[in-house]
Amino acid sequence: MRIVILTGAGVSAESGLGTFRDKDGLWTRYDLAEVATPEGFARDPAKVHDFYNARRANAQSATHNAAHAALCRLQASAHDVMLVTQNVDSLHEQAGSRDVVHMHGALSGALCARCGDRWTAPLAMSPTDLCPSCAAPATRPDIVWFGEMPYHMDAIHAALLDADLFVAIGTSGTVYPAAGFVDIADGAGADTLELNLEPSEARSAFADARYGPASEIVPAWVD
Ligand code: BV8
Repeated sequence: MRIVILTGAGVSAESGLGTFRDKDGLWTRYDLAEVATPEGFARDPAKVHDFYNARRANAQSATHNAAHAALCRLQASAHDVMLVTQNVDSLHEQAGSRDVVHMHGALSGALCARCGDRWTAPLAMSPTDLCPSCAAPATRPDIVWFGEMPYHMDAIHAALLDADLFVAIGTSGTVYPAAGFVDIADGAGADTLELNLEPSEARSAFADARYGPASEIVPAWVD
């Protein structure tokens, strides 16, 4: 069976990484326009680096949970699985998953806004860091901000059109284009399943759903 999995912040919540839109979520404490847009970065790069430096430190001390481990087992099964994540942490990789499609980038990456070179981010980035290729002081986290094009969209789109099953796990279904994947897969004839703590905004688009903490419902579904 060809399966496309889309994960969101809910899959890492039990690893201690905060979600975005839940009570006490990141976007209730930070202004998204200031820290997660190219315009915000242009206005105050130090503030944006501080935001991502803190999240990078948090993510580095986090441990994957039973949901990440179950998805790794699914990838190792006979099924053909594309694992797409909106998360910028590396907990799927820490659990052993390979070829994870990071559509919103990764905290572990640095990107030169001038020449496009990419390299491994240091734990703390700063506006004075120079690009190792072109020496421009234009380094930024390799994160897809609002208003920017998410990565790997052609490959994801092709997999959705070819999928037998699309499963969204721990995502609120509010950020596009990821929120529209269920409609693409459904339109192409795939079965669709939502695994989440509670019904998401996109619940009505899914044929089936199971609710509870990801560390319980994902292993129960996989095994
Ligand atoms: C684009 C940065 C096209 C990384 C992120 C109006 C105005 C402006 C823009 C738009 C607009 N309308 C549409 C848009 C486009 C915009 C968008 O969708 N905006 C929304 C908010 C309206 N999208 C974009 O800009 C995207 N780009 O469209 O490009 C384009 C075309 C032409 C030219 C240029 C571009 C770019 C989107 C990427 C944004 N980057 N963040 C970072 O700092 O991390 S998005 C951010 O939201 C995160 O990446 C996150 O992954 C993503 C999705 O959130 P979720 O993962 O779903 O997290 P959330 O907190 O919302 O939900 C958690 C869920 O888990 C909940 O349902 C909860 O119940 C559940 N849960 C909690 N605990 C558990 C659990 N489930 C299970 N177990 C648990 N224990």
